[in-house]
Order: sequence, then C-alpha cells, then structure tokens
Amino acid sequence: MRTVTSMSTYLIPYALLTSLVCADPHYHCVDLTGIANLHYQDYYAGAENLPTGDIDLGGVPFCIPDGSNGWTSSQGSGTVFVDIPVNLMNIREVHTLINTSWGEVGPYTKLEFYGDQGAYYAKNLYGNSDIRDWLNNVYINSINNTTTINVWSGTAVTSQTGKACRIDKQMIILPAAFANQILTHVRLSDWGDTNLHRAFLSGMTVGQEPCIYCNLALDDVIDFNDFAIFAGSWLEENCAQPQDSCYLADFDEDGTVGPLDLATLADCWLETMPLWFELQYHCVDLTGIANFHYQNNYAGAENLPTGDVELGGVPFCIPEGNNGWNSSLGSGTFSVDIPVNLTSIREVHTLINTGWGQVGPYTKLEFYGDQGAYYAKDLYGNSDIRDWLNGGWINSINNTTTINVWSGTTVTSPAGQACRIDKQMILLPIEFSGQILTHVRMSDWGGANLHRAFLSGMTVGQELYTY
Ligand SMILES: [Ca+2]
Ligand SMILES: [Ca+2]
Ligand SMILES: [Ca+2]
Ligand SMILES: [Ca+2]
Repeated sequence: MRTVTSMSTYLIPYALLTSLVCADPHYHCVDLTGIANLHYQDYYAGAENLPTGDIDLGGVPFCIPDGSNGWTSSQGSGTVFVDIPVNLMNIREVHTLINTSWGEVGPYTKLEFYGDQGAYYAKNLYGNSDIRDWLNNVYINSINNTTTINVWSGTAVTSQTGKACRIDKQMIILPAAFANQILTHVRLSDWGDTNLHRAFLSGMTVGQEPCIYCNLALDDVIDFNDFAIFAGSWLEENCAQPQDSCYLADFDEDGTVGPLDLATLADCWLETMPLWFELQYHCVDLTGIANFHYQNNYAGAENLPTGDVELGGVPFCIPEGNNGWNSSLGSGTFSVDIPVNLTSIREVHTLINTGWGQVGPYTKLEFYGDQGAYYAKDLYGNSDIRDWLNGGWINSINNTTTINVWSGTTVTSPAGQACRIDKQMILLPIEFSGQILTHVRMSDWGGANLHRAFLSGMTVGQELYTY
C-alpha cells in the first residue's frame, strides 16, 4: 500500500525540478457576492459572453460568480460607497475590474485601503488614465496601458453601432506598511452623478507576497517542518473554509490538497521567511549623473543642507557640489539612467520638481529588474509633480504619494517666494521581490518655457525580514 508519505516524497523532487523562480504573487479572488447589486452579463450591451467561474484576465485570476456579480455606484445622486471585505495579511497588489457609466477625467472615484493596525492608502482613479467608460464611443475612452490595461471585450452589438462593452483592469500597489497588517477591507467611493460619471466594479483579486502562505510551521524558513504539516492534509477534500483543518495547506484554494499545492510548496522550498517585515532605506548616490548644484540653481535654495537629511520621514543624502539632474538640456527627450543595484526594492522615493510645468504627462520614471521585472510611472503635473516655485505654472500635488518636504528661504526676487522640494513615493509590484533593481530611468519630453523636470534626490526602501 502506498502511504501518504511515500507519495509525497516521490512528488517533491519532481516538483523541485520543474519549479520556477519564486516571485509570482499568491492571488486570492475576492468574493463580491455579498456586496453585488448588478449582474454584469445582463447589464451591458454584448456582455452576455462574459464567463462565470474562474477566469484569467490580464494574467490575474478572477472569479465571476453566477447571478449578481458586480457593484455599481449609479444609485442616485451624491457620494456612494461600498466596503469590500478582504481580511488577508501581507497584501501587496490589488487588482480591480472597474469601468464607468458615462465618465469624466475627474477624479470622481476613489479606492481606499484599510489595514487592521492603522495602515491606510488612498488612490484617486482619474478618467482617461486609471479608468474609462464601458463602451468606445463618447465620454472617456483612454487608459494608461501600464497600471490599467484592457482585459476583456464583449460581443459587438448593432444597437451601439457595432461596438462592444469592455472590462479594464487596474493594478494598485500598497505601501510596505501593509506587510505586517491584515487588509480588512477596500472602500470604493464615487461622487459623480447620472449622465456624468459613475464607476462600477466587476471583480477584485489581491496579490500576496510569494511563499509567505507556505510557512505553515511559523519560523524563518520553508522546510521539512512545513512539509510535515502539509503532508498531514495530503489529498484531503473540503478545505475551503478557514475552520477546515486542511484550509491552510490548500494553497491554490481549489478546496482540496493535491499536487498543485505541493508544487507551490516546492517552488518555495528553503526560501527564508519573514516573521516581521520592515523597510531598510538606502540613499542613491546621484553624483555620477548630477549636472547641477541645487543650492546655486534656485532662488532661496542656499539653505538646503548637504549630507544626511531626513525629508518627509525618509533619509536622503545630499552631496556637496553637483547633486541633481535637470532634464532642461535643449529640445527633445532627455533620459538619465540612475544606477541602484539593490535587491528586493519595494518603495522608491524621489525628489522631483519642474522648471515651468504642464499637467502632462511630460515626465516618466521606469524601473528595471535584473530578471525582467519592469514598471513605468508617468508623472502628472498638479498631482505627482509641480514646479519649484509657487505662482505661475503648476502648483498642486496630491498630498498622498507626493508631499512637500522642504522649503527654501523667502527671497525678494521673485517677491516673497521660496523654492520648494516635493517627494514622490513610487511602489513597485511583487515582481521586483527577489530581483535586483538595476537602475531607474527618468525621462522628460517637455521643453524650455513648457515643462522640464529635475531630480534632486532618490532613496529606495528594501524589504528587510526579521525573525
Ligand atoms: Ca465611451
Ligand atoms: Ca516554516
Ligand atoms: Ca489545492
Ligand atoms: Ca509655480
């Protein structure tokens, strides 16, 4: 008779041979049936072909229930919101399926994320960048194709002049503060109106750090102690509920503990594991790429200290001499590659303002991992970045991911003004876990008397696990 143990020891080497790099997020589909108020397939022209059940959309698994399966904010006038329960720890990415009825550039729609120990993150969803409406006709029809991509199209219908409904997917990355906390719920709010803008949600999936869920014996490594617990649930069924004894070993959440779960455990074999997580900051040395000396370049800037300076709660290092990079180098696109060469970078903090300035975007940051990880972020004027002096051009920031961290001395020319430095926080996707962030590319395609961004500091936050 073949015992559970011999079956398992036979499968482990095979799974190890076929295992991949352990960098894939562990996805959990969020069940929307408790908050659903519409049935997507009946609601939109040409939507009846949207499958139910488990479905891959844009490389992320979603679950589409039968019956009511989405939530629309189109419920009269005023602000409408819904709280979507999640209750999972160490969530790093949230993937949502959101489009609008009607639609404005806005923002008229917001997502808020709540940790059980006070972690909080908010993201406004801008029309024509983060979200757009459900049909390619009037209203808003563009997405940024980076954090928001199209993942599904319905059947073209004659009542909409041959057009079809569509579903777009947003990826929202959460700050490191959520690593040690339970994401209790996500709040979706909308303050548009009928014939103006109303967002609807048709799916949500959250991505957890790789391998953490495999640490069944809670210590600093995935090893035989975890395997022993896993083997105790081998081939068990009815594992779907948290009270089921085999629930934690059912890594792929298909209700049984089988070979796919074992392959997942093998993928994580001998990975060292966090019991506690914190960020370790590293200041990036800009002297190799610097082309200006901030203190000499801007009115009232001479008081900016050099050396180690804390700005907005993040340590920066300001070198003597040339200490920043300015893209105002003539006409056309200018880029600089800023070497980083550190592994498992989770947050990147930049000090960027502009000379002149447009809503844009005219400035972009790109992030490169040594094993193919890539992330791009457009910097929008009046949200992510603004110019260096209050007065003309662009003077607003979102005060969430971008905050003001320093002001210079008030000067008489321009009268009563002082230069300023703002800090951006850019969060990197799970894919960067375990990869080396080789460099960050900053590009600007503005021009003189239009928009030119300059960088005066960069610090990266690295995943640091303690036991
Ligand atoms: Ca449209
Ligand atoms: Ca363990
Ligand atoms: Ca399973
Ligand atoms: Ca200004």
